[in-house]
Amino acid sequence: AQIGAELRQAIENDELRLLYQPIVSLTDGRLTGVEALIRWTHPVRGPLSPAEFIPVAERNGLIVPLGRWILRTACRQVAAWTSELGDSAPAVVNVNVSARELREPGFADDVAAILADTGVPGHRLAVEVTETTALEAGPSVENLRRLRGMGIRIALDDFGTGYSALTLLQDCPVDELKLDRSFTQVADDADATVAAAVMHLATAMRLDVVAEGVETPAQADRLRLLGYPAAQGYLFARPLPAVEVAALVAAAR
Ligand code: G
Ligand code: G
Ligand code: MN
Ligand code: NA
Repeated sequence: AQIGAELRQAIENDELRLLYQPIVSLTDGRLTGVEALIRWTHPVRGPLSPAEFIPVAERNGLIVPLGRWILRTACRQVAAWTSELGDSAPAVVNVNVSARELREPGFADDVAAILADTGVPGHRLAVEVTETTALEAGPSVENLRRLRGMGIRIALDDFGTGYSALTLLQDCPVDELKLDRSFTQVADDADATVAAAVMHLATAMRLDVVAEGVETPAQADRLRLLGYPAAQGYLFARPLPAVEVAALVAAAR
């Protein structure tokens, strides 16, 4: 309960910020996009992990205003990078969206308003949802369809760990699969069966695919051999403040 009340204050007191983890091409190392990841520095308790406070916010409903703040902040950042860096700015920002947010009937309207206010075109935003979230009938799938209608990309996060039937990929509006890091971080080629299967699936269904959690050059090599076009993980970059993303891009120009 405590953390819930404090989170309410945190938004007003400017204790939250977004970091951005680069997503890079496995062929030329260039930045193809970034994933926004929230951080909360509590004035007394210090840094708190989203793994602790996002579930609390989901339970008490605060994820709805918090999620709007996250989307607005990420879109403003895309606009700022674009003024600063032009065509070299990250092409897409991925934002994690909780099941609770996607279930709100007004979600797609709020996203449309954020895009309009910030002047960011829909194709520069991707929402990351889990398979389980995307599977929900009713307002969730309707919201996904409407987002897609605005040009926003839909990515299935932690792919391979959920309960998705393959029909999900047929029936749901999906653009991209994000291979869960448990399938990236395997010991050797023999363990890479799931990574290979997900790559085949993505190819057959004409979906984009990104491998998450790449920590070693051997993992990157294996994914490259399997045909993965892009990846993210500590090997390439940790989640970074926006200014560091800009510096990275400027240095690569
Ligand atoms: O950044 P980190 O790996 O500590 O994130 C831990 C968990 O919190 C992950 O499951 C991640 O998807 C989730 N998370 C991080 N940032 C956000 C966010 O902005 N919104 C939502 N809904 N979840 C987030
Ligand atoms: O659930 P989701 O995929 O959104 O979670 C992303 C989380 O993974 C973030 O908390 C981020 O900090 C973390 N992360 C990013 N890259 C790596 C990595 O290479 N290794 C590990 N262990 N975690 C990572
Ligand atoms: Mn994610
Ligand atoms: Na993930």
